[in-house]
Amino acid sequence: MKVIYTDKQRLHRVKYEFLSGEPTPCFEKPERADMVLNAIHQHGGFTVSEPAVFGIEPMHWVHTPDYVAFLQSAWSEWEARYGDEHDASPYCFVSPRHLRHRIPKDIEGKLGYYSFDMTAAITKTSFEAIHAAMECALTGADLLVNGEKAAFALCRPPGHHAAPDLMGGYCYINNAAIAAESLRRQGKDKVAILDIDYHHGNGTQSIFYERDDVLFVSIHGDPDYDYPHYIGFDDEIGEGKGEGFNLNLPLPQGKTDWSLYGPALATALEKIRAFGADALVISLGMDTYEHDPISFFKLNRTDYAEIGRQLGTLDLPTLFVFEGGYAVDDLGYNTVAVLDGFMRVQ
Ligand code: OKP
Ligand code: ZN
Repeated sequence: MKVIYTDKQRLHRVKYEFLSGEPTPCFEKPERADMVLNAIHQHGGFTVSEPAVFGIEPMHWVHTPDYVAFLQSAWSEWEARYGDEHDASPYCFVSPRHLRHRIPKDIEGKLGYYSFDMTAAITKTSFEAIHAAMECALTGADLLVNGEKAAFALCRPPGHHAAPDLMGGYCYINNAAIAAESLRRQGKDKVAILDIDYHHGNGTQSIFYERDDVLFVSIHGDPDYDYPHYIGFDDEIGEGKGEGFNLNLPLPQGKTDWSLYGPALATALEKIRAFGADALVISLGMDTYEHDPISFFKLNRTDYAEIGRQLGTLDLPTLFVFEGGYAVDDLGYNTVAVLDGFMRVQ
């Protein structure tokens, strides 16, 4: 299987996030991708290459122009105000209740306007990494269009929480959504996105919520008890002509092992089969792992091989796009277990 990776992912390194009320070193860090790349090299059945060059235009396929412009200028506006000692981070948010939704002129106002949490800080070189992650996903989509059966875009930072004009959950630009849109524009009439990150892919859901040409299916921790808290419930089925093309399969924290996960995956795959997808994008989050430090499912490496095998039985051109996963020591081997399971049925 071809893997698309670039060292530009290192250009995005955020110092802190706020967990349980205190600054904590950020779980989403460059070493995550290092570990995956390591395991990929050890396996031997992959070819790793650099992404092709794309401009920023594809960002506009799924994000608003003002949001993309904000991402590009946020650091320089922040640095002009505060210097370069701290990462640019919001402290103030536009609640959907009682506050006005106007775009502020000031950088602190803008950071909050375009964020839904405090986990997506911006550094001097973040935008380059964000742009390169999108290029990895687009290069993967092009491989499928050119006849490759599968590819793995080793993207970092991740993307599935990024909505048309919102960053959050370590995500800025929605790599998987842009890859799906690229597949649509290049002749794949129906594209399914299956998000198996532990956290609901709220950004991807929002982007395609009113569309019937891109099916979004997500298996994740019940938002009543877990991030992103305010979206990802099973009564969110899509709107307008998108009605019926969004499927959320929330599962309980703590006790979700294969006995609960397996049936949810079967339901997801059945939905994708019934849709009649021409291509499949997997938002491959590996934080469903039993030892993940910030998540609460109980999957193990054997389960990951089985997930890969079952995805392979769909027999579709498949692009894997890397999302979350924070148990750094095992992250690479778990990721490779999914991809290896998939390759065995090809
Ligand atoms: C990004 B991805 C739990 C805090 C969760 C944010 C998690 C972002 C996950 N107490 N913080 O989907 O893996
Ligand atoms: Zn996650």
